[in-house]
Amino acid sequence: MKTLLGEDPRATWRLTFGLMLAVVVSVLFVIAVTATPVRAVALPGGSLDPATIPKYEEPLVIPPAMPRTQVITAKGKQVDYYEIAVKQFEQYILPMGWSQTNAIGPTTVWSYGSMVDPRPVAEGGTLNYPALTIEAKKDRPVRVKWINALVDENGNYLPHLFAVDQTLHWANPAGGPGGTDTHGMDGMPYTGPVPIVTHVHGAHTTEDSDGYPEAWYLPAANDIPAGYATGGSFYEQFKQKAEARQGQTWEPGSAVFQYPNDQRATTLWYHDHSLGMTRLNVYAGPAGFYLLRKQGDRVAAKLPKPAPQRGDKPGTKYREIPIAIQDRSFNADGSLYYPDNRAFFEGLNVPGQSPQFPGAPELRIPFTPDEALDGQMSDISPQWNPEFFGNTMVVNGKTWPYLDVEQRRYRFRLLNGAQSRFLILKMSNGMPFTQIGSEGGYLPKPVRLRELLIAPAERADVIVDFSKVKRGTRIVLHNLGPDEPFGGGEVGEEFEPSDPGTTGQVMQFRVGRATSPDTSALPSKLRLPEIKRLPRASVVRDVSLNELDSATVKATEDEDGNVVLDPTGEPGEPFGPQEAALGTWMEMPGDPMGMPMPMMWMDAVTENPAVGALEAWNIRNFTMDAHPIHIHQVQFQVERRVVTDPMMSPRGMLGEGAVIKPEAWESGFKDTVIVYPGELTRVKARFTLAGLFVWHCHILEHEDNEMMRPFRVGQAPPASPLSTQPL
Ligand SMILES: [Cu+2]
Repeated sequence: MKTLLGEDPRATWRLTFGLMLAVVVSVLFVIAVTATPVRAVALPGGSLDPATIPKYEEPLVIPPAMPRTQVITAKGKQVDYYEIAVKQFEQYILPMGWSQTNAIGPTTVWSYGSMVDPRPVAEGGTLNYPALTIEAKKDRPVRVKWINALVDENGNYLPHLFAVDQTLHWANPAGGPGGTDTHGMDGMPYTGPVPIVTHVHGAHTTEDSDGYPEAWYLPAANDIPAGYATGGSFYEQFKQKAEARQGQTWEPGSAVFQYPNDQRATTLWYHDHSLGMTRLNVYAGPAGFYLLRKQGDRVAAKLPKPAPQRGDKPGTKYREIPIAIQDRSFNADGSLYYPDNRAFFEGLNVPGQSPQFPGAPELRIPFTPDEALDGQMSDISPQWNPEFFGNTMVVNGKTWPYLDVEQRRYRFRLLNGAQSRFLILKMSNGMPFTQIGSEGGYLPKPVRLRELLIAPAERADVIVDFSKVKRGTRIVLHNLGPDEPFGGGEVGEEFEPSDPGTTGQVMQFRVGRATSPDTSALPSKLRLPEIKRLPRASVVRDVSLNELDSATVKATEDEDGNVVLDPTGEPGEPFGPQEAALGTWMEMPGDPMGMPMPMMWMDAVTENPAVGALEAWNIRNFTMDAHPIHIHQVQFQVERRVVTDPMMSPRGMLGEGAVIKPEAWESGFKDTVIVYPGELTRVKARFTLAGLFVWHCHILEHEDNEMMRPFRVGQAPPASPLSTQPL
């Protein structure tokens, strides 16, 4: 925690967060006295206590390669064509044997499966959480018909698994044609058909194939309610554009996206991106790896392999393994838990409902659309939580799995697929990782690390050498990242590590004898391709990261500790955070901090690079937390960080204006970068594709509530819904 706590406008947030921890500690203390003597202080979540889930009972699932539907020829080029559907199904995420012994069912999840065989993997099909890996080759396009198949066996729509907050600026199908992608005015969760749109994270592709958040579509269900829009504001426009170019019709409930793969070979991933509900759609499961490989890659030839490929024989031993790390919470019946009320985040109870924190006071403030101060409507959303931290670790769709490894080298493609959680990974025996790649492919040099910091959506391509580890050794992959928002700094100094009994552990490696010689190169001896620094940018933009408190809800505590609306507005504190926001920034004479200008999703486009422009963006953080910032379309270079506010920066001791070089593992290309509080992070990229894209925070809860902005490359076409807006 920062020392500035009391001076920050977010003090109410922090104080209530502190209260939440205090409540949790006291609750667990009571249990500790009456039950087991020593137990972990796990995060609050659903009714399933994470400390009761046995660890390292089941092997890591290595997602096979996604089957192609066919190879087609388009414009004289061979194209790998896939038909992939998002479906609802059941899968054992918790250990299966333990679940069955304890009468805990499998977990209902969503994921992507190939239409070649859309049954779950457990039944011999291709539907799995996480999804099977799309194997792509450089310069060979991949085309995917992404199908929204969230329907039941009768073809009727399936509602969401979680409470969809309709008061955010979200997809809002009930708004009807022309009224979608707006704030809803219903304080109850949405129970209608679910919007879906898939984004391949880090892909260089055109606007119509990028998964623009307002280009979502509903399933082609039998019972879409009258008056609902079946697609978002941009669905029809992008459909026409893509159909004209690709010559393939977008059938109802689907979209056909094409990826040229004309970028460096790397680790990409795909997930949902629907406006204002990405956090919930992704939490339900749909995500998978998209690995782009270059033929004749001389480095890859020296790396541990193989990775799963189409047509592998059963029992193939893999030494290149993608590993997606996520956090989740569960209910006692095995279902996924995600909070359905704002009080959860505050560690408080909901008036009139059975307590979620026994003994804690209640959150008794008005929520949108109810009235707050002076007849104004409350601007606090009823279900949205500003962040979410699950209390179990789920790796490739299993809680705390193990992996049998031989005494040899392995290549792991690590992905932080969590909602809000920053990971700091460390092996229990202290052995190093050699990082060779990031989001945009190989680093210029291998980087040896004992701790691996990975923000949500970042990837790390690493080599781990088990060849000198004694047979029979069991190594735990620990997580030292905090169970709360990350602000940088050192573990044990600026923040406490996550709970060692639960979220402090990720998975286990069990080292056995090598069954064949290891022909991979020593990671320290790898020669990686040189990376030229990008030349001087033609445009430098200043943009800002902001957090906003309520404008209409001032809160105070009553004598029982309940958080209530202050009827007079004095001396209550603005309740917060209300939302997070990206924005622009203005230089202020005499004030080195300058002035951030928060902008909303609906505000006119302010970032408008010319086609082909090389731009530098100074991303300035005015919040207390670090945010992983992702810019679509591009892979950027991190140029530097600068301390702008020494009181907030984790490197404030260096003084205002101190310049910090990018970390060694940030010296390649990236699509997501950590922007620390009190600092400016400068990235540089070339924008080559005209059209409408987004940049956003990849804390999914932030992204869903205004921490995302559109940007446009080139001029708006006359038919664009945004074309009337000034730039
Ligand atoms: Cu954020």
